Amino acid sequence: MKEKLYDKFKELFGDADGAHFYFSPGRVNLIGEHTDYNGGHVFPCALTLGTYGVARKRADRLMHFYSLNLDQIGVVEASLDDLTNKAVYDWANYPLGVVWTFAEKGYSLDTGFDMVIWGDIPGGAGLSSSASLEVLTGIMLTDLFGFTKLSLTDLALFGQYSENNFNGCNCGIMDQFTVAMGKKDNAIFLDTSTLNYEYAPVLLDDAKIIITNSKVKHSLVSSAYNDRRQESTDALEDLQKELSIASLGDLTVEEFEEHADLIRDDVRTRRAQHAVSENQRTIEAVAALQNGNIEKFGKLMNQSHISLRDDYEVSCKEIDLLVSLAWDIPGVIGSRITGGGFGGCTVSIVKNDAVETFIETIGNTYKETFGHEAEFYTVDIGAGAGRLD
Ligand code: GAF
Repeated sequence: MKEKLYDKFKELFGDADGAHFYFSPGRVNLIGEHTDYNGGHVFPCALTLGTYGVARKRADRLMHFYSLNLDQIGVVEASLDDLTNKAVYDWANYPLGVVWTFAEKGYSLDTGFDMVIWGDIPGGAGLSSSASLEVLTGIMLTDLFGFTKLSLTDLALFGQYSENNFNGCNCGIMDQFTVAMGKKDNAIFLDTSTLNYEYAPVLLDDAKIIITNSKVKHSLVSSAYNDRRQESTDALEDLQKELSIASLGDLTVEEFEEHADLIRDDVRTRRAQHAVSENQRTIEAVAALQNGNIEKFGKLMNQSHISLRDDYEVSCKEIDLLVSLAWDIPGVIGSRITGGGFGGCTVSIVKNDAVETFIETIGNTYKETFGHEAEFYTVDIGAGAGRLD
């Protein structure tokens, strides 16, 4: 891939003298869903799938973006003198948003740059292809423009800021943080209220982590996501009238139950119920994994799905079928929706000797039911973003 990217770079921009090669992964979340903007814990890991880029500074104030995945769009050109989101920039609004964020945060670029990318994260699958591109851009700008003071956490926060304020999705910090901080064979146990984190090895001798892509993405995902965030915030504000808490993540399940009647309506109550219980499940799941109790980890994954399906209402019929089929297969330790929801992927832990049956049974029934194929990927947990040459 490196050679292909360099060849395209030379074809488009004459030569590649002074250009460098960067990588940024996608992510899958094992448990802790829709907790990151509620001050709770998450437990994601970086994938070996990701976004690769070759980039170099220019002498003028232009920026050129080219994606080998989207040949038909061609080179997108933008200027440092007009950092605004435009429909015509298409995918390049993601890197452009990061350039805009750097400027907002006091790291204006003195010249433009050229950038060619290619990625193997399935698009629209909830595996963080946008966070991957944002952090890739952050790493690249930091390196090319010598912003050595910026840490990986800063770059994750810049990516989130850009997504929230330039691209219109009010996401939390989980995706950008994982992509920036990922570590081979480890998941990240992150407290999103403090950004304190710890790596936890995920070395399953007799099981694999499998992502199943439903290949569906329902419309208005971003607005439905923003609605969930707003409903959680509304629930928090109802509780704050009597409780001194900064986020839903500050409550145990018992405390929540004691005070739930402060929340004004049923929808808000169920959203908060999910956020609080999912946070507790995540803490318990990581402890179970660390104690070698993978069966308990799996049960908590299953409960997470039920809560996301019934209380948070971010699942859909395609994903529910994938999960319920998985639950019925002997050797499946746990299975749940992963990521923002409304389509996308499930994540399952499957005993090695059940993997074949898992793929065959689920694949066939899914195709018979919905008329299109699901895709299956075995997860290799990879490292975070960085420069490769
Ligand atoms: C999306 C968001 F980008 C994350 O911040 C997180 O909220 C996730 O959905 C749900 O857990 O991936």
